[in-house]
Amino acid sequence: MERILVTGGAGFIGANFVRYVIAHSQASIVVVDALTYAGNPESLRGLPADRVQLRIGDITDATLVDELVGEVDAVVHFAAESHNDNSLHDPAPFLNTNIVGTYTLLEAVRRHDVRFHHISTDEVYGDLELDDPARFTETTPYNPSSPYSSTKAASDLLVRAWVRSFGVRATLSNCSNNYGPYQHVEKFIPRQITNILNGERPKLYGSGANVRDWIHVDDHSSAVWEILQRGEVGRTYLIGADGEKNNREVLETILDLLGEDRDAFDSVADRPGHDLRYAIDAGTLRKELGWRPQHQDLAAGLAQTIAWYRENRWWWEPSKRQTEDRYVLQEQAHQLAAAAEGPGR
Ligand code: NAD
Ligand code: TDX
Repeated sequence: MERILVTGGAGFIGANFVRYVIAHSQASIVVVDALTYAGNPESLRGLPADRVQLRIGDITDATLVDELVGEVDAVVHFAAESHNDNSLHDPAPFLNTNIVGTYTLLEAVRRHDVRFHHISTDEVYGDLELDDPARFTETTPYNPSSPYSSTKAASDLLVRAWVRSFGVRATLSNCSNNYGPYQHVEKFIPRQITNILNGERPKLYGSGANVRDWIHVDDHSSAVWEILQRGEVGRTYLIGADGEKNNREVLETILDLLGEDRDAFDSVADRPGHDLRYAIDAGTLRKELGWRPQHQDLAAGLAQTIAWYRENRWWWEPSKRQTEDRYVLQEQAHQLAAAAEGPGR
């Protein structure tokens, strides 16, 4: 593959993927990104200009998408509205980008017969009980909970339909929770790290018992790169690194690593409809493509991530205040809605 279009390449996982491909191949990359609040061109700083080009634009713009897809050998589709909390307050952009945007790309790869890889999430499967030994597999029925995860589920189904109905050469992957450098400060791990670095207390939703299956973003990138080259068209691959931890444990590790007391956090109102537990069985990817994660020590990965946020204040500081202000507004809206519903609901 010589030329790849990466949608959402100025976002967290997309930018890390671009860095991974530049370091591990000879391919050149065109990034298309609308630079929403979550996109940051600085995440691509330092990459060779002769191999990485940024086109600012929206994936729902059919004319632009057709032009860009016509110039590449493959598309890797990361662009999305990605934050559950935002989807609970304003679902409309999620429907537009995640569903209409994916549809727009599918029509273009269909016209140009271009290889397509769709990036999705384990959240399409809903959640598991805390004490259930089960993990998600490729055959787990879809059961999404939030506006975010339901739009991702819809996008997965569109991809499958375009494979079956129109012969589009697509693969899909559903990955667990990523962490690492360049992650927006709205997300759990960077929010807590940057709060502590700013002298503010971390915020834990509810009891903190909810479990997420953490994977380092570089392991996600290596898995996607394998699937893009050796995956079977039409197939779905689950990506995970056996990294289950509850939120409280993760927060305590961050507090330890930053030299704070383990109870130096605020327990705040729980997320409505908060999924209890995600867990991925990545056995197929390991067996069929021989993929292995390289960063399974979560404490070591968190230490590396903390060091990155310490050293790169310039990258996250401009979005920190605005993000925390948005959380305050969301909390107020939540309280007003609860009051309007009244007692007994
Ligand atoms: P992110 O929010 O950090 O980045 C999303 C990027 O998409 C941003 O750069 C944004 O500007 C861009 N974008 C949004 N709407 C656009 C539009 N209409 N047109 C063009 N660009 C647009 O998200 P992320 O965490 O990097 O997630 C990337 C992908 O991976 C998403 O598809 C998400 O569903 C999936 N995923 C994320 C995780 C995770 O833990 N973060 C886990 C599994 C899957
Ligand atoms: O301040 C917080 N406190 C807190 O306790 C925040 C922001 C989150 N949480 C909890 C909620 C979740 O149980 O931490 C956990 C992780 O939260 P997020 O970082 O918002 O991630 P999550 O909702 O699990 O979804 C993530 O993983 C799957 C990504 O945002 C999705 O894009 C991906 O599909």
